[in-house]
Amino acid sequence: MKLDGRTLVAAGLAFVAADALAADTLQDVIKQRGLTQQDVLSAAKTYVPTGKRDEFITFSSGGQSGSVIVYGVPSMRILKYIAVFTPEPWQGYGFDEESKKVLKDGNIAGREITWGDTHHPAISETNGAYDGQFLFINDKANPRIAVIDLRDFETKQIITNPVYKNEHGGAFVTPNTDWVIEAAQYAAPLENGYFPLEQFNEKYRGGVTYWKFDRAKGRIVGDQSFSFELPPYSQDLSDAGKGPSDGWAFTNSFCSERYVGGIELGRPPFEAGCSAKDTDFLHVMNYKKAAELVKAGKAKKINGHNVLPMDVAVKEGVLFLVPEPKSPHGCDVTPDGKSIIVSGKLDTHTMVYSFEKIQAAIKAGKFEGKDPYGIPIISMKDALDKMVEIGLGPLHTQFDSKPCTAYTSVYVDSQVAKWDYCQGKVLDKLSVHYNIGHLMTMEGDSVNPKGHYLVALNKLAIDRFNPVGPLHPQNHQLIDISGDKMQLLYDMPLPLGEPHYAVAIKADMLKPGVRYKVGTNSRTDEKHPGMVRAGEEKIVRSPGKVEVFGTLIRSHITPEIIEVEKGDEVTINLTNLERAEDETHGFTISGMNVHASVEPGKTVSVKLKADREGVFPYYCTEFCSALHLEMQGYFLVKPKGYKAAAAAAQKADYTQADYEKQKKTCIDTQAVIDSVVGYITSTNFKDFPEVVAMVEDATEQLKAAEPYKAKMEEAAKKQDWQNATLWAGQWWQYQVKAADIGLRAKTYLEQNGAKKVK
Ligand code: K7E
Ligand code: CUA
Repeated sequence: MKLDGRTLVAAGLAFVAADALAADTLQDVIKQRGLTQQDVLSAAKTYVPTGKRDEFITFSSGGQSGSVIVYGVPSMRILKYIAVFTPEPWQGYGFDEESKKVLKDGNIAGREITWGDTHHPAISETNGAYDGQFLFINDKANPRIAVIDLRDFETKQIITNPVYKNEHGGAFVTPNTDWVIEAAQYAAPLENGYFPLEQFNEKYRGGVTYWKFDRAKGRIVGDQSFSFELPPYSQDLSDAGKGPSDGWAFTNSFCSERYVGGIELGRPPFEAGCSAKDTDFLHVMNYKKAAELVKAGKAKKINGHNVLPMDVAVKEGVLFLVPEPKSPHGCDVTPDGKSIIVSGKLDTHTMVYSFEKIQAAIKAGKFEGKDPYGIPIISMKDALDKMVEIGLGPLHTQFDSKPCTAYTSVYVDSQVAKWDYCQGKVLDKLSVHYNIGHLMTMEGDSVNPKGHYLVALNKLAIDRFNPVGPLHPQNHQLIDISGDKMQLLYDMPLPLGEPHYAVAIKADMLKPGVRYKVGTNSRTDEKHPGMVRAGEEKIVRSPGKVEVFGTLIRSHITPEIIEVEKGDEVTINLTNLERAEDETHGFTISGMNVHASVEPGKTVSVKLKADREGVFPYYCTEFCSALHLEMQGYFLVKPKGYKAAAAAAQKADYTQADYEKQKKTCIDTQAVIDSVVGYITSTNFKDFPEVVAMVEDATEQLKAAEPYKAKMEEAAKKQDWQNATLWAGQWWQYQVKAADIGLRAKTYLEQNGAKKVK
C-alpha cells in the first residue's frame, strides 16, 4: 500500500479516537460521548451494577407474540419471556407433551390456536395488595385467559370463554383474587351460530365474565364461573372495586350506538357510526350478589356456561349504567376504592365518578331513564365527583404512593399528565415518544402503589432507535416520578409484539423456586408417571409402542441408545436428576420436531412416531458442562423385522499405563475436593442456604461416583485396561462436578463474609 498524506492523517485520527475511548474519568466520558448532566444523572438512576438486582419486576403483555415479557425496573433488563398462548421452543412449550396439553385446552371448537393477542396482565392480590403468587393474562383475539404460577413462571392453565367470540377487558382480579374479570369486546351472539347483522340489537350481546379462581389449586374453575349478559355495547376495560366498593366492578364501553358498519353497503364506516353519540356507558355491577343469584339457580346455561340474563340482573338490582365521555379506553378504581376514573379518548376530559354517589342514586332509585334493554341509567351529574381537562385523547390512569396523585396517558398529545383527583387539577405534563397507550406505576393499580417509577407503553417508536426496517420496535419509557416534576430516564425497545399493559411488583415479593421436587410434571404440579430415579432407567416395549424412562445428569442421557422399529409410537420420559441451581438440560432428536427444557427435578415427555427408517442423533441442547457436547445418544429406527448380523464389538487399545494415569488424576482431584470440603466445613456455611444446597449437590455427585469407582477396580482386577480406564474416567467426571460446585461454594462463602467456626 502506498502511503500518502491522507492515509497518514486518517491513520492518525484513528489513533487519536482509539486513545480517546480509553479515557477513564467521568468528565472525559461525558465529553467524548456528548452527554449532558441530565443524561449522566439518568444513567446513574437506572444503572444496576453487575451482580446487583432490580428493585421491581415488570410483567408486560407480549402483544401479538402471545407471551409475557418480564423485565427489571429501573434497569429495564429483560429477564424472561413466559410462553403463554404461543409455542416457544427454548422452554419446550408446545414441543413437549405436558405443555401441549395446556395449549390444547385453548383450542376453540376443536381448532388449534397457536397464537394470542395478549393485552392485560394481572398479579394476584390479597386484600387488594399484590401478593406475587399468580399472574393472569388475556387473549383478545381468541377469548381466553391464562394462569401463570409465579413459583416457576410457567403457564399452568388456559381456559377458553364458551360464550364470547373475542374479549378485551381482562384480566383484572378482585381484591382477594376470588374472581378474574374478563369482558367481551366486539358483540356477537353468545350462542354459537349464525344471526344476520340486521338482528344485531336482538341477538348480539356483550358480557362480563367472572372466572372463579381456586387459589389452593392455582386454577380457574370453569363450572363455578359465570357471565353477565350485557347489551351489544362493545365492553372495554374493567376494574374491580376495593375497600368501600369491594363486591362491585366496573366496565366501560365504546360503541353504545350499536352501529354495525357496512361501508360496502353505502353506509358510513364503523369509526363514524361508533362515535356518533357524546357519551357511552359505564357498566356498574354487583358481582358478589350476582354470584349468589347464580348459586341460587337464576342463571341460564349457554354453551354449558352460567349466564345471568339482563332482565334478571335488572330485577335483582345488580346492574346499572352511567353515561361516560365518548369512546373511553380506561376504567380505573382509585387505591382507596372511593372513585372510578374514566377517560374518553375522543374527549379532553377525565371523569372522576364517586362510588358513594352512585350508591346513593341506586338506593334512592334515582335514574334518568332506562336503556333499550331496561337497564337503569344513573345520570352523569348524579354519579360524577369531578371532571378534569387533561389533554387530547386521555386513556388509562395509574396511581402514585402520594395521596390523590394520578397519572393519565394522553394518546393524541403523546404525553403523561400528572394530576390531583381530589382537587381536580393538573400538576405536571411530560412528553413521551410517541402515542402512549397504557402507563404503569409500581404496584400502581393495587391498594398501596409504591411510586418511584412510571413506565410509558408507547405505541410508536418512529425515530428513537437504530432503524431495523419498516416494522419498528415498541418503546417503553422509564420515568422518574419521585419528585414534583416527572423526569424521563430511559428508552427501552421491545421487539416482540405490542405490549398493551404491564404490571410491576416489588422484587422481594416474588419467591420463585430454583428446582422442582424430583419427578414433577411442572404443568400439573403433580408427580409425573414417567419419572425414574438413577439406576431405574428402562425401555418398555409392547406391540407398536416403545416407552422410554430416562434420566439426565451432567453429562449423560440415560439411555444412550434407543432402538425402535419403523412404525413404533415412541414416548420418551426424561427426568433431570440435578439438584444444582441453573443446571437445566435440553433434549431433542434431530429431524423429529421435539424439544424439551428439563430444569432440575422436572420430568418431561416427548412423543413421536418413528415413521422413517434411519439414524437420528439426540443430544442435550443446553451447554450444561464441559462435556455437554458428549451429552448425546442415538435414536435408531430399523426396518420392521430387521435381524442384526453378528458383528465384532468396537475395540480400542488401552494399556495399564493409560489406566494408572487416569487413576492418578482421580486421586489428585480427590485431594482438591478434600481441601475444599475442609474449608467449607470449617465455616458457618449452614447459615447460607445457597451454600447448603451446593453442598448437598456436591455430596450427591460424589455418591453417584462410587459405583463407577467400584466398576473400575473390578475391571482392573481382570486386567481389562480398556474398561478400567473408561470407568476411571467416569468416576473423574463426577469428581470434577463435585469440585466445581465446591469451589463455587467456597467463593460464595468468602464473598459473603462467612466466619470460621473451627
Ligand atoms: Cu391497547 Cu388496554 Cu387492550 Cu389500551 S388496551 S392502549
Ligand atoms: Cu446437558 Cu448439555
